[in-house]
Amino acid sequence: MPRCWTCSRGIVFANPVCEQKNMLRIRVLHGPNLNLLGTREQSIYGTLSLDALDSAIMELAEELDVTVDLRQSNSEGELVTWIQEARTGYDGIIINPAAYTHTSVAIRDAIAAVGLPTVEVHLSNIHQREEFRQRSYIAGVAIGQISGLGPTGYLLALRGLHDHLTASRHQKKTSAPATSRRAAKGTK
Ligand code: CA2
Repeated sequence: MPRCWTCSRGIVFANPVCEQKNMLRIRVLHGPNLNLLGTREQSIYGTLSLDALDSAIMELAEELDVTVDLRQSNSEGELVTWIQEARTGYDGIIINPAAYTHTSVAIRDAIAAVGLPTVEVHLSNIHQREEFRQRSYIAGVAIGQISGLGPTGYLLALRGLHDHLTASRHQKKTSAPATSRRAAKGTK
């Protein structure tokens, strides 16, 4: 089975087989300072590096037959651009907006504008932390939020989003009028 993932912090892998197979495509975005994972504040964010976290996500993506595109940025504008760009070519988004969770109307608006199913992930339990971290501008436009489960949260988000997208694909197919189903199959 070919690997079908890309990583903006490394080489980009494009595999035409993935497009032929019509695999689900999910963009995974890490917000500011998450590039420091595993180097400090280990009691809050754990010991795993961002590269190790990305590898675990890619491993599960392969198992689920999903294409993932993983990116990290310290810039709000860059995250907004990547969310906007996901409108073409992606089926869903997983995002840990990090500190922008609590401040960014721009990221919230971008997610609402593209209309892609989005899961919000936090390593720490933001609801048990300082008051300013307990408010998320993103939660209201996400299909769900996973908070406090460490790196496992990303893996659960990937499984959850995969199931959500698979179910909506199936629903679209079965709710299409019989004539268009026949047309799609090429039968009369
Ligand atoms: O718990 C999370 O995943 C957060 O999104 C992490 C953000 C924080 O601002 C949110 O309130 C909750 C901070 C990410 C910074 O990550 C670091 C990792 C290692 C060392 C320093 C920062």
